Amino acid sequence: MTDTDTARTPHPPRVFSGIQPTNRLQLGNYLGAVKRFVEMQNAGVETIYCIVDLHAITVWQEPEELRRATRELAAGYIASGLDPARSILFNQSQSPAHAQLGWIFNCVARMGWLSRMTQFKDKAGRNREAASVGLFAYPNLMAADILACHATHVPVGEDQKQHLELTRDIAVKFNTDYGVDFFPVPEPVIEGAATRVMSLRDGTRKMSKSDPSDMSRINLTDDADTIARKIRKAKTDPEPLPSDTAGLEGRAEARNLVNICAALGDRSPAEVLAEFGGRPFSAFKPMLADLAIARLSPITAEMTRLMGDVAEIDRILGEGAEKARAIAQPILEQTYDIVGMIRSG
Ligand code: AQP
Repeated sequence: MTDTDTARTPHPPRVFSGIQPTNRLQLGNYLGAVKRFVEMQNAGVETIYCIVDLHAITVWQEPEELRRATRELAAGYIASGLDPARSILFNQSQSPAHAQLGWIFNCVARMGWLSRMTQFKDKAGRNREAASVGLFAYPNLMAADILACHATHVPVGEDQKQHLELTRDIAVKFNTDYGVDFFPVPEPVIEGAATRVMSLRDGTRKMSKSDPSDMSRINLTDDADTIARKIRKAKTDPEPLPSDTAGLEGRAEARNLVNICAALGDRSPAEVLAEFGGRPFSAFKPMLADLAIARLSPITAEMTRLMGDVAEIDRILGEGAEKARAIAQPILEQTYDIVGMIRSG
């Protein structure tokens, strides 16, 4: 976050982001999002992190599995370093103003804007007729999550950039249509070596929780042997590693492993290549596996411990929801006033 960013908006800096409780947290979610969430919390900014359960049901979720994944994601947040005393942690459905503001934004965003969203095209696939209306309108609810908190900064992976641009368009259109300066125009925070972690099986596809191949990703719940096996079997090419980042051009799988290594080790891809340039993958992969295990195993162990006390997780989420409602409800009420709704209560 730069001084210029905050100077552009009259709103005090406030960070918001969220993750869907679908399947299990994977390394891309961790490096592209959660690790940044923790850094921003530790930088002392006001931080609000959501488990976006309403987003999750835009595609079918078994109710019991949704509950499990929601608690596991809360455990993943906390095990990764988010502190419920310093960050607001809650699940989206428990702050109803988000969905209510989402409806207002359904009436602000244009069909043409949503039709251009590449994530909808990817997730709906060829059979768009069968996709839920929620999947199509997903970016409007995401805009509502962010703007219901008057968030100014949103840490996300590269894949969410287009949705963030849409959020900005919605904020600007709302402010312009109603002649107000009410919603901040939030800045995406997409930084670091791992803003787009790719599949371990195909360096041109994003690592994803819902990829049918478990070998394509590292889950935060994977044990050390599984992590080592997945890295050992990760797709590579026969060439040794190049000595600088220019040499990664056209080598998607090599670039991906170098970026993962850099992000896990808190250094730059250039520094990784300065050490490993000219070495074969047979030398690089065992080091990467050891690094991944060292960084992820404590998180996995803490997640397991936290999942042993579901009542405590629910208590933390309940407290977070109360704080989230206290922020979003007044913003929704002011929005209703601006739009012209009569308040009867
Ligand atoms: N591969 C990735 N590299 C970097 N960042 C990533 N993110 C997701 N995958 C990567 C970031 O994680 C945050 C939460 O994502 P989400 O769960 O809301 O949805 P998603 O982007 O669709 O993530 P997945 O893992 O691909 O989930 P499924 O398979 O359920 O759709 C976002 O900030 C995202 O950028």
